Amino acid sequence: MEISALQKARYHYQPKLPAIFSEKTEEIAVSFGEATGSIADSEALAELFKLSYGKPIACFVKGKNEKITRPLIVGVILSGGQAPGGHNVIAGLYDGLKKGNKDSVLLGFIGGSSGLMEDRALELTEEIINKYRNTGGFDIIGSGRTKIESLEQFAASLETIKKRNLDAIVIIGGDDSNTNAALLAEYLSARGSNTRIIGCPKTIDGDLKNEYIEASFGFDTAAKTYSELIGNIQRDAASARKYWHFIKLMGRSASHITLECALQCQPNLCFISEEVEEKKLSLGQIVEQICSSIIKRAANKENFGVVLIPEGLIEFVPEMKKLIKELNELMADDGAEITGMTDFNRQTQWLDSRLSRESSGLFKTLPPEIARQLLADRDPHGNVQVSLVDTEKLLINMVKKKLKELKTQGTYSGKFSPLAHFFGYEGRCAFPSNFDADYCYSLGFTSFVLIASGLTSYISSVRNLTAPVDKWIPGGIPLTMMMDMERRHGSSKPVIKKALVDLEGKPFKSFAEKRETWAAETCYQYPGAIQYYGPPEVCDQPTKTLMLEHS
Ligand code: FBP
Repeated sequence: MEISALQKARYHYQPKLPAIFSEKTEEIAVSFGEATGSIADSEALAELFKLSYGKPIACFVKGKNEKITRPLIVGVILSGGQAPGGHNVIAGLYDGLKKGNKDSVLLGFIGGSSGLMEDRALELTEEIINKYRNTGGFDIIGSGRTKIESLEQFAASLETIKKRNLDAIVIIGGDDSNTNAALLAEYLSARGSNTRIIGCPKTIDGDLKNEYIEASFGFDTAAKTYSELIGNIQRDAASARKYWHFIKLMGRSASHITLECALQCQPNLCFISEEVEEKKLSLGQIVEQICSSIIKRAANKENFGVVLIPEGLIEFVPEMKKLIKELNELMADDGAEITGMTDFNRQTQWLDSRLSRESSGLFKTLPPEIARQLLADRDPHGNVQVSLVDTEKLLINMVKKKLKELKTQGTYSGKFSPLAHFFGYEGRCAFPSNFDADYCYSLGFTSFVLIASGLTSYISSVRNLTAPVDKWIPGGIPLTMMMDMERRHGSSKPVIKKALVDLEGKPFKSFAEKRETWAAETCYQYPGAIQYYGPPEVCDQPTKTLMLEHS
């Protein structure tokens, strides 16, 4: 099969590792800190995780670790949405296992957790791994969004674990998948199983992070891929001088991706959902902010611009949040009835008597195609799939109406030609940047050391990420340490806390300081494509978010 020149070259890229991993494997020992707590609800969590709550933080030091070289059978699962670097986590885990003992075996469960429950696995050999080193995507074994939730599902997982004689499983996923990893670890320990469970922090959304997890993998590559595209559009906008580009960016709830792209590209406008929620901005106020920039720029004869919109924005606008909540509830109870209606007017009438007066009024003012998208099938958690709602088109529609009004009043005389874009799937499977390639390989290798040292219910952690790779600090963080209890579907559940954009944090403040100037003037930056070969200041820089957070 023919492969591209870049893919061929990337097969030979040797990811860099933290210095401790250059020691002989049997000389990488684990050192433990103090017992840990949780971010909140410690009593309830200690009760739920009787055997795994309160474990100490683990770090690696030079010393004796005899058990690390035993042969192991390990399973690996990719869970949730794709994120660049997943293949390198698997490659790092594989290389670690083989370095520990050449007879160790790595099994990849096919299609996420279902692969474990249904015992669908593939032995990952050197030949297979070599075809995926430093490449994007999750196609080596596929991913899935099914979680291990019911008693039957836990029992089915245990059956596969016993049948395959697994020493450990590495679950590569986001906050929900890592919460699930902790529940599985506890379930196994309670049944006397010695199978270890280790999580790995994945998601382009960047919302699985805290003091100990500095970044989730994939965020770096995805945000840089979108920034390249935004920069190119900005150059086109500044050349043609005739279009306003409305760009929606992926990131289900948190706006980290949008904020990073704004820091990289300096667009005219960028909305951060967390700020919209805090300031309780209505759709009307957002539209006013956009119009104000359009008017200022038109006065400078600049009838062009770029607006960044986070995917989850509509769920943070108070009146839309209320409408979506009411719709989610109605769809959960009577979803089949409403989706079964083919006539949109009938659907609107049906909703009219069931929604609150405000929500029904708002629903009727939405452009029909947006209203229809809000009624589309829910995700497995019963939520509207925000990546399928054209928020960028909704805003264009509202801005057009507002400008028309302003024109009639004589307060605006410019030209407004909008174009809508959505960048999401374009970034999830890009070739991982050197940062993600190194980070993921290190996370995989770290998982091996944790497993081989007998640890369970930990997440693989690599810290000090703005320093050169040899100074990165690998180790393990107890999964329960990142948890609290939250209401989900009417009951209280343990969850790893999602990190939304911190409005007091340096990345947001740095953006907020400059945005007024960007709204009026053309201050575009053009980050260009991710570079894989060349000087480190071009190829190995982490995101601006990470650098500001560490500054
Ligand atoms: P994860 O949290 O599983 O990493 O997925 C995140 C994400 O890429 C979001 O940004 C997006 O809203 C969603 O997945 C899209 O899901 P799907 O792949 O099912 O369309």
